[in-house]
Amino acid sequence: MDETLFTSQPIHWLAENDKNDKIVPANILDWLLELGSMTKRFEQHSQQVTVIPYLERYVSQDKLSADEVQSLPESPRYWVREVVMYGDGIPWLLGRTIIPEETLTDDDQQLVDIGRMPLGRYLFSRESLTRDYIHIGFCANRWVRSSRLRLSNKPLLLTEIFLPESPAYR
Ligand code: VNL
Repeated sequence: MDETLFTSQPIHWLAENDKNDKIVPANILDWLLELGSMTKRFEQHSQQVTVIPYLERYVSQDKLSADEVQSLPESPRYWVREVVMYGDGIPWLLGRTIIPEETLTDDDQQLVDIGRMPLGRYLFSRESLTRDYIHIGFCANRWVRSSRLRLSNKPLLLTEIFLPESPAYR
C-alpha cells in the first residue's frame, strides 16, 4: 500500500509574519493555533469523534515531502500514520504524522500500535510533550497546519488538513 491521503496538491506555507488576522480569518486562526488536542476541540462540536487510520507503515526518507525532510533529523526509517478524523461520521480532518524511528523508544514505541485511538490522546497525556512551532498554510482551499512536537526531546511532525465540513470554517 503506497497510497497517501496527502498527494495531489502542494501545501503553501505562510511566512511567520502572515500568521495574523489580516491574512487568516480570525476564527480560522483560532483553530489553527490551538495548543491543545484537536480531538478535544472537535469533541466540543460533536457527540463523537472517531479516527480511522488509512496508512500506517515505515518508510524511507525518499517517501517524505521536501518540507518533512527539512523538519526532521535524518533517519533510516520513519513511521508514517495517516488518518481521517470524523465528527459524528462526517470527515473533518486529514492527519499525517511522521515519526523518525529514533523517537520510538521506551513507552513511545506504543505510537506504532494505537490503531483507532486518536494520536492526541496519547501525546497530550505525556508529561514529556513539548512543541517547537506551528506552521500555517493552505492546500487547494483548505487550511493546513503543521506542528513539530517532541516527546522527551525526540521530534515528530504532525500535519493537519481541515476539511470543508469541519467546524473551523463555521
Ligand atoms: C490523529 C488524530 C492525527 C488527530 C492528527 O493530526 C489529528 C491520529 C496529525 O490519530 O493520527 O489531528
